[in-house]
Amino acid sequence: MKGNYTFTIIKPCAVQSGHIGAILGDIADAGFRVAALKFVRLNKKEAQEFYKIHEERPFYGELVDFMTSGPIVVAVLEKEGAVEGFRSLIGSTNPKEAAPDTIRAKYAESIGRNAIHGSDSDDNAKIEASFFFSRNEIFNSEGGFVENLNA
Ligand code: DAT
Ligand code: MG
Repeated sequence: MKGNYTFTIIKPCAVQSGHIGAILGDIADAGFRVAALKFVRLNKKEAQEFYKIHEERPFYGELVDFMTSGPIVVAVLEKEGAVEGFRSLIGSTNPKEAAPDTIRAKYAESIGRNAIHGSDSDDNAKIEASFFFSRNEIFNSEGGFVENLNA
């Protein structure tokens, strides 16, 4: 069964360009509920750990430098079929290939500085949300704690 939660990051470029409000507005307009939210800055070790899966890719160093270059907004979002729906909302990794009206088409500067992250599976949504949020920082629609994300 598909889970109802995904994890997102508004990346340093989009924060720096003043797009936090517009992007959160697009996310809300697409029917996602914010279950957790914070404004943070990653250090190098944290960024290396978060993107460990890309360790062998040629852009890994550039990616870590970029993701530590300024503050980011991290959030857990709820909607039916959240992971897939959110990947559609953000568009392709390369903004030149992203469909019109997607968040990356609107706010990304380049494939590296592409404005926003979205989890690619229910398992990764859970792992990534847990990287930034503790159990008492993720809320269900009644305001209670989410006990088991995407269980
Ligand atoms: P996505 O973020 O769409 O899931 P990904 O997981 O393949 O894409 O890559 C993670 C991030 O790494 C991506 O959002 C931006 C950066 N990246 C990917 N491919 C790149 C490339 N060819 N050059 C520079 N940065 C790249
Ligand atoms: Mg990815």
